[in-house]
Amino acid sequence: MEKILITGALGQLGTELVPALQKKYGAENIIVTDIHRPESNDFGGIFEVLDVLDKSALLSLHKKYKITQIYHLAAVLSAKAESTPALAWHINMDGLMNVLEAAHEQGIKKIYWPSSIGVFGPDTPKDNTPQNTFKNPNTIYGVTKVAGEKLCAYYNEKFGLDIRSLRYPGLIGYKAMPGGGTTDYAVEIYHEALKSGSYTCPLSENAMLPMMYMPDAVRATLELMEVDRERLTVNSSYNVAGVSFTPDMVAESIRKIIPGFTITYKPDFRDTIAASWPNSIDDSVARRDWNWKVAYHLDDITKDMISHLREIQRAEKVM
Ligand code: AKB
Repeated sequence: MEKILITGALGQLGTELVPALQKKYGAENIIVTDIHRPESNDFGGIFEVLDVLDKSALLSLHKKYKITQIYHLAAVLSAKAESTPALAWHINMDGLMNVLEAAHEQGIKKIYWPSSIGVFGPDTPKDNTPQNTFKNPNTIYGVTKVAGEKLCAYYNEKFGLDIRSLRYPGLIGYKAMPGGGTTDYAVEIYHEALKSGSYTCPLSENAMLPMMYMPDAVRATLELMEVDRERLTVNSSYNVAGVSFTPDMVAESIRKIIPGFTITYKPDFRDTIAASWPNSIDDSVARRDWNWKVAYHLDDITKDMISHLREIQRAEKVM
C-alpha cells in the first residue's frame, strides 16, 4: 500500500490535489503537511507540521509512516521570490535537496515535484514554446526551477529515483487563493468581479500567458504519476498546455456572465515577469508520451469559477 507525503499541502495546488489523492489511495494513506497547522482540518485524515528545510523532521515522518511517495509542493512563487531572492533559493532549492536526499537515503522511490513555465526567459521562443529550448530565466524563481529540473534529472539518472514533474502554467481554481505568483491575477479577477464588479490588473491588457484550470492540473499530475515509467521520454519536466489568454480576454469572458464588469490596468513588476514568459506552450511530447489532453478552455473556466464562487458567497451569507 502506498503512503504518500505531501509538502506545502495548504497551498493553491495542494488544496485540490490532497482530496484527489485521498480519494484514490484512502485518507489514512495520505500524510498532509505544511509549515503551519491549518485553522480547521478540512482535509480530514492525517496532518503533520513540516518545515521542508528540516531534514530530520522529514526523516522522523518517514520513520513514523513508512513513506513510499512524496509530492513536494512547498515553494516560493515568482513575484514573492523577487523580493526575497535568498529565501526563495533556500526554500525552493534546499527544500528540494532535503526531499531528494531523504528519498535516496530511505529508499523512497517515487517523487512528484512541480516545475513551471518560469523556467523560460526572454530569449525563449514565445509562441508554442517547445519542450526543449533555451531556459535562461531572468527571475530568481525561474533560476530555482531550472536548477530544480537539473537536480531531479541528476537524482533520477544517478540514483534511480523515479521523479516526475510538470511545468505548470498559471493555475486557476476557486478553492484556494494563490499567493505570490505572477499569474495570480487570473484568480483574483473572478473574486473581484463578484465582489465589486471591477478589477485593477497588475499585468498589461495584452499580457498573454499560458494558464490551466485546477481540475486539468490535478488530472495532469495524477495521470503523469500513474503512467508506466517506460513510456516517459522526459526525465526532467514536461511542458503541459492548458489555455492561453490575456487579461483583456478574461475580462471579455467575464462580461458574458457579468455584463457590467470593468477592468483597469496598473502594470507593475509582475508585468515585466509576464513579458519574459511564453505566450503559449507546445505540449506535444506530453500528449504523445502519456496522452495528455486539456479539457477546460477560457469560457468553461469562467463559467465554472463564477458558478462555484457564487455558491461559496451564498453559503457564507447563510452562515
Ligand atoms: C507564478 O506565477 O509564479 C506561478 C507559476 C506560473 O509558476 N503561478
